[in-house]
Parts: sequence; C-alpha cells; structure tokens
Amino acid sequence: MFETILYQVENNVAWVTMNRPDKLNAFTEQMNKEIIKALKSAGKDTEVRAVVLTGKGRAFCAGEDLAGVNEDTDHAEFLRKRYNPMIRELASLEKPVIAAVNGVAAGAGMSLALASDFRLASEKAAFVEAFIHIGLVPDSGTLYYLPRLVGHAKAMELAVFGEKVPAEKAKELGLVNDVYSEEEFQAGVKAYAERLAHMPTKAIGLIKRYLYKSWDHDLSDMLEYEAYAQRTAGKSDDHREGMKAFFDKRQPSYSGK
Ligand code: T3D
Repeated sequence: MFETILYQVENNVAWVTMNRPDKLNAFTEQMNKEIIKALKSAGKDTEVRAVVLTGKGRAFCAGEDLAGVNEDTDHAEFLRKRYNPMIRELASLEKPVIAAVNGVAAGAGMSLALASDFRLASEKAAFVEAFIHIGLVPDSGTLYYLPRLVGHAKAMELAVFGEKVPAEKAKELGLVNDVYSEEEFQAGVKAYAERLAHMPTKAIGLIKRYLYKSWDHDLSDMLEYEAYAQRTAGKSDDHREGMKAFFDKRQPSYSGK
C-alpha cells in the first residue's frame, strides 16, 4: 500500500514510520503524499485514537530530498502542492499526534515535528533549522509553530543560525516534551502513545481544535468556544463514563466516543 512509509495500527495507535533510511528519510513528493494518506486513514479509522510519526534508521527526517531541487524549482508551488497540505492535515487531525524523534530532524523534517502535538526525543535526536544553510527560509509551518513554542527571540536565533540543537537542549527550550535514553526510547514512546490512546479521544480532539483557535481569537471568543466545546464533550460517552467512574470510585474505561 505504501512505498516510502510504513503504516501499522496496534493497541489503538497508528504508527507512521518514514522509511527511506539510506536518505535520512528525506521527503520526496511520494512521501509527502503517503504521509497525507496515512493521516487521513488514521483520522477515519475509529480504532485509531493516537498517531505516532517516526523515522526508520538513524534519522527522523532530513527535510526535502535536495536531489530533487534545482534552479527550475518553483519553491512556492512546491510548498503549496506538497508540504502545506501535509501540515494542514496534521493540524486538522482531531486525534493526538506524537513526533517520536529518533534522530536528526532537519528542515521540513523539523517542521513536521513542530506541527505535531507532542514531541518525544531520543537522546540521539537533534533539531536543525537547516533552511538557512541553503539560503532558504523556514517553511512547512515552522514560522508559525517555532515562535509559539520557544518565543520570538529564540525562534529568530534558531532560524537564522541554523545550529544543531541536541535533544536535552531542545527540552530546555520547550521544543520537546520528554527525552529518553536510546534503550528506553521505543518503550517510552509506546507507553506515552497508548496512554493517550486510552484517554477521552473526543475531548482531546476538541482541546486541539480550540487551542489552535486561541492563537488568533480574543478572550470573549474563547469563552464562547469553550462553552460550545464543553457542550460537545458533555454529550460524549467518555464524559458519562468519567462521571460514573468518579462516583463508583474506580478508574474510568474510555471508549473514545
Ligand atoms: O522548494 C523547496 O526546496 C522548499 C522545500 C523545502 C523543504 C526543506 O526541507 S529545505 C531543507 C532541506 N534539508 C536540508 O537542507 C538538510 C540537509 N542535511 C543536513 O543538514 C545534514 O545532512 C543533517 C543535519 C540532516 C544530518 O547530518 P549528518 O552529519 O548526521 O549526516 P550527513 O553526513 O550530512 O548526511 C548523510 C548523507 O545523507 C549524506 O550523503 P552521503 O554523503 O552519505 O552520500 C547527505 O548528503 C545525505 N543527506 C542528508 N540530508 C539530505 C541528504 N540528501 C538529500 N537531501 C537531504 N535533505
């Protein structure tokens, strides 16, 4: 079904693994398309309640495969056709997405991680805003996400100097949620993803949707969005189960509905 990625669903988690390890999982047009297809499929599949994006081999993703870029490349069309739809798909997927950053994430590979809802890093991971080294500007959502994650001043520094940020430093900056030793990385990501996959999925989807809205809406709008979101969440089976479990003094068992 896929040639450049692997896709597997296990314990309510969809694992999307970029699979061009000999090219540090650099993007090709086909890989962009296959990631979009995988995200759409995870969105539609009611069994899937969390998504993990990761890379095969020593890298997470080295950004665009530069072998495909030349003087005739129309960079704007490149982004509109290939990268922007991928980032939009990720942002609009109302299920939690974890970037499991196993190795270097550079250029649009870093953008993909930034657009995810959670970033878990192996101690071997590093983040590079590589664009500047080839005279380009950060794209694929980085100019949106980066300042929101690390603040304007740090975003400017990372984007302009393009220095490699190791995992621990990335955690200090607020770029990643957690760092694991190489040995513990796989099990740590699995536990994190499965924990998310057994939480109230609808409520998580609503949290994601309205946190995005908060970035360009005022308090008054947000109070109204909260009321709307709470009505929706309040009608879910998971709310009913959470309430029942509270009064029964037991752990809730959420269905994601
Ligand atoms: O129109 C547009 O272009 C807009 C779209 C833009 C999207 C983008 O992502 S632009 C940014 C593209 N990415 C980069 O510029 C990153 C380039 N790569 C690097 O900076 C470094 O390779 C890394 C920091 C990712 C990793 O460094 P390191 O030291 O671990 O590995 P390396 O030795 O540099 O690379 C290993 C091999 O992978 C090497 O090939 P070789 O010498 O073994 O044959 C290297 O050329 C190749 N490689 C790494 N990144 C890419 C790549 N080949 C093609 N495309 C790459 N992006």
